[in-house]
Amino acid sequence: MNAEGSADLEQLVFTEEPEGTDEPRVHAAWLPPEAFRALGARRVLVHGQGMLVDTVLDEVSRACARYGGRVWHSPSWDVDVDVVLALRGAGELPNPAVEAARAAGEAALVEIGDGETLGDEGFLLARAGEVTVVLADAPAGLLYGLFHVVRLCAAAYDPARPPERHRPALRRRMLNHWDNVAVHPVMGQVERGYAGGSIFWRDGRPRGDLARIREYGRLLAASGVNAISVNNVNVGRTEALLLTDRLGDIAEIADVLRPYGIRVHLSVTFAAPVVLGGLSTADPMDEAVRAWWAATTRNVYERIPDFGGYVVKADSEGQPGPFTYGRDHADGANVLAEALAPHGGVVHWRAFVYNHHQDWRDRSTDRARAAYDHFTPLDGRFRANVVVQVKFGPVDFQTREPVSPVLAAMPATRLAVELQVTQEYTGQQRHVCHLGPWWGEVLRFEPWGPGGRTIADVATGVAESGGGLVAVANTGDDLFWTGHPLAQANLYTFGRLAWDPRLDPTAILDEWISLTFPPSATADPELVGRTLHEILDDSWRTYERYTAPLGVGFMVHPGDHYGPGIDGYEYTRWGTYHFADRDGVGVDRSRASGTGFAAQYPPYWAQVYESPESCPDELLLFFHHVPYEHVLHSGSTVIQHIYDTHFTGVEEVAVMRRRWQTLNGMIDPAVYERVAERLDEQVRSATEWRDQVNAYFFRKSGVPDERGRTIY
Ligand code: GCW
Repeated sequence: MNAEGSADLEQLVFTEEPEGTDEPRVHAAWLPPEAFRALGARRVLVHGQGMLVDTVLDEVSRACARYGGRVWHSPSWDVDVDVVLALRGAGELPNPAVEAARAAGEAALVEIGDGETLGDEGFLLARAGEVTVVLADAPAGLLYGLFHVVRLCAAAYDPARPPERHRPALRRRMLNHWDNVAVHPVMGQVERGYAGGSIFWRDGRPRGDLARIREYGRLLAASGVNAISVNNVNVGRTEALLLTDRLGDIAEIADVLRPYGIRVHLSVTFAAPVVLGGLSTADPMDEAVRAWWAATTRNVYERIPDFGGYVVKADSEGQPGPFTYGRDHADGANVLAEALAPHGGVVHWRAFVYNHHQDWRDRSTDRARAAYDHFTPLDGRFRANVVVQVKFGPVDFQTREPVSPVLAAMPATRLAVELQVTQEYTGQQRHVCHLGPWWGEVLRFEPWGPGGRTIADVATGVAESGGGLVAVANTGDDLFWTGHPLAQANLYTFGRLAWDPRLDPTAILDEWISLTFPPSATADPELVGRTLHEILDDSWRTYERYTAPLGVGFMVHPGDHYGPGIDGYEYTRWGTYHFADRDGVGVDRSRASGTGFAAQYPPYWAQVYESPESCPDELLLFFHHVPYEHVLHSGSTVIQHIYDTHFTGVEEVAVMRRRWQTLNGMIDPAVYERVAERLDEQVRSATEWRDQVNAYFFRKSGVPDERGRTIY
């Protein structure tokens, strides 16, 4: 080994910590320095060239500087190593041990991978004698391989570890930020944002904290996310300009995120040809409109060669769209797709289209039906680079709703499943509500019936033809990124599920816990790990218990959507009702006597949902209006179920708080305090939910709680 030479090189590849800014240091989330200890204490060789290889080198160098390891970049002399991270195409090194490790990796790949390549983002991890080797075909694969090694911690160096090949199941793993550039008078800087301001924008301008954006990119890459849109789908005047005059602001963000393999997308307004181009129409069939989109898009790519594409909310909640010109959504999406196609970009066209000016007296209109009614007739008409982005449920990110039937009804269209990491309806990052188990249920759902393809399969598609997974981000300029420190788990879980929607959300939760609260940095790792797991794992079901019952949804306070508002939307234009009266509650969506929504499913589920007898309890009130005395499969009546779950839910939150208190003094005091404070609020809010929901149904039904508990 050439000690002197390597010392020089180490110097060369060490980078400084990001320059200090005036902002307070932010929480390290799932990449605390401690998570890099096992790697940073070793001798690591990185081999290959490229921007993302430099990122790998930078990560490894920082870890080694901290924990006493060493790092070499494609050295031209022999060195002893513990870890090799190499591009397969990078030339031979004058190092027999390293070459032997690479050869062992290649042999393992042939054995487990049928000789397949690793692709743009995949990697192989294998043990070769004393060496852990990561091979990738492309720099992004090496970066994901590095983060995998970090996640595995000591297990990455287990001599008995069999080789593993990893490739993302989904090509696009995307976060949508609903961040406004200019502060919106009602929605603020971030629409439905519960983590402070935006990390991208402040008061009409770019925020300018590029170090923070870089740090964000790093966290996202370590979870698996590779695409991000940086402005709200509700596009205001200022935001519209990002496509043209203010493109430089987007290019700057793209430059910062590129080294982490993240492509930037932009939400655009369908009216852009009018509001930006000065044309008299945005009609997608108009030649001048098509030419405008083509020229504007060409310009975007000149500035940002790896630009991802557009995200569009059209003809929805007041946003402009093709309906104005008597055109449909395929016409609308295709004109943008045509402009993006020569550059390899995609349009994410949202299916969240419904009438938000409904008359509550009109029982024939059903918001749940809307996306299916608008979009399924268009199946097969979208260009190949259109992804129709479908909210996971037919209504709106509720705590419980059935899976959207649109996802089973457009076989000739690329479909993306849209989740909401920001907790608009699930406690707004004031409540602990770990959404992994909920998303897991959605992704495992088999819309064609037991044994058939799943929603994960739809998002994946055949030969990568699926549209992927998208989620509305929950991050902001908050010290902990997500307001509630434990809400970081939702973001992490989303990224991991987007990498592989078949992963077990419980295992992902434990992965997040041990990265974020590294056992080696905790006095009682067993207690900390177990307690966090107990608090988070079932917290979505707890939240469900003390809020709207049995899938009926939308009993939230109007406008801000926080806290109970049982009749808050009952007589409004938004199409979200529960129809409670003195005899019963729920929405009849059967084919026989209701809105017919149940019939939008393939036969198996259409039949299951059609009757209250076969409908699963948790969705009963979504599909049926039933008497309070209706007996559930659980054996309880609907009214007693409401009382019981609401009392239980609050008790469970009290237990959560007690469990958290056992961690006092064991973990970072800032995290402890922030969570403790939010748990107090959760107990208060859950109690309010319980009492209002119970009082409401007691007063409507007149049926007392059979256990005689206090109902007001
Ligand atoms: O859930 C609703 C929100 C709106 C949001 C809309 C959407 C961006 O209340 O704030 O608007 O969904 O998904 O477009």
